[in-house]
Amino acid sequence: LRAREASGRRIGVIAGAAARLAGTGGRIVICDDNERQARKIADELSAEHRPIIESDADQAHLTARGPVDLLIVNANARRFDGLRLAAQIRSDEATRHLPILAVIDPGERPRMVKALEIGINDVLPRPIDAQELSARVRTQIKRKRYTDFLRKNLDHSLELAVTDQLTGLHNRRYMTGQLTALVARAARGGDPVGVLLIDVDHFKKINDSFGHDVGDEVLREFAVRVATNVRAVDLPCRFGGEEFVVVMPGTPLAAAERIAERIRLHVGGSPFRVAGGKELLTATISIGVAATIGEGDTPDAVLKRADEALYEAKAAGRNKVVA
Ligand code: GH3
Ligand code: MG
Ligand code: MG
Ligand code: MG
Repeated sequence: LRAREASGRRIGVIAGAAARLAGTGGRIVICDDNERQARKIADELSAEHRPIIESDADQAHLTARGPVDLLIVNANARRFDGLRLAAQIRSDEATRHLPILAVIDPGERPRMVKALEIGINDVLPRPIDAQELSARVRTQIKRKRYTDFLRKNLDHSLELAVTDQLTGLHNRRYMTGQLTALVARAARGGDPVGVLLIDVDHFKKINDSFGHDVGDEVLREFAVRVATNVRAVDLPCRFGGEEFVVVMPGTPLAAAERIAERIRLHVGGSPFRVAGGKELLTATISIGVAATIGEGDTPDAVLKRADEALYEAKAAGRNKVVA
């Protein structure tokens, strides 16, 4: 008998390792104030999963905020309200997506309905059947893995939609949306908005002399220099090619001009180390500065004034700020 037990456990261990590799094994919090019952569920699951027993609802909630894949809660616990815990888990941003399996005493159909209304994913009636437990747990964990994957992809695509891939700055689309909202507020008497339009001087020459990849490196390093010279509330964006826009909330023209001058000096003041540190090259920029002028202003009009100022800066010999 002992030999059979031992080999059964061994198979359990191997199955557990395989499940972990396949990604169906999970970390499970079992919340039950009945130690014996909790232990029994944990034992059933431990070959494939990593169960953690919590006898207290508040403690279970805290643990569930960590890397946990499933909560199994006794809906008929004596010392806490299991359905209340489930409701708390659902309304907490940190645990909102955690699957919950409620274990329910026989003859508790009304409670089962309430459990499902609260957002419990599945119910398991007592007496617990080992195979049913295992199957329901596995289903919940697989589903969680999949929704986690979708959510991560969604976050990633949302980020892609607003980020410039070369520099990591905001992209033009994002900038336009933000600028539209800020200019509308300024036009209704809100805070002024400063806008810098920055263009790298003779960038074609950099590409022609050092190659397109080095040109890209310069743009990346340039983006870092701009981003580290503005406040956290400012929005540095790649407008396209080697043109950049910085949108600065609460910044009138004179202040915007000072910031532009600081950026110009910071970019042109020290050479860019490129091509794996082998080359040093100097790049300068020209900046057109504009700010909102109150009533009737539009984002296009502000950008147009910045563009006209930039044109003047170029015409005046480049490496200049014009407001
Ligand atoms: P200036 O602005 O001082 O008038 O001269 P410029 O040489 O910078 O003028 P222009 O705007 O005509 O040229 C910009 C060049 O930037 C042309 C284009 O090939 C290059 N460029 C645009 N986008 C990128 C990019 O993502 N990477 C690299 N390496 N080059 C780019
Ligand atoms: Mg250009
Ligand atoms: Mg140009
Ligand atoms: Mg240029």
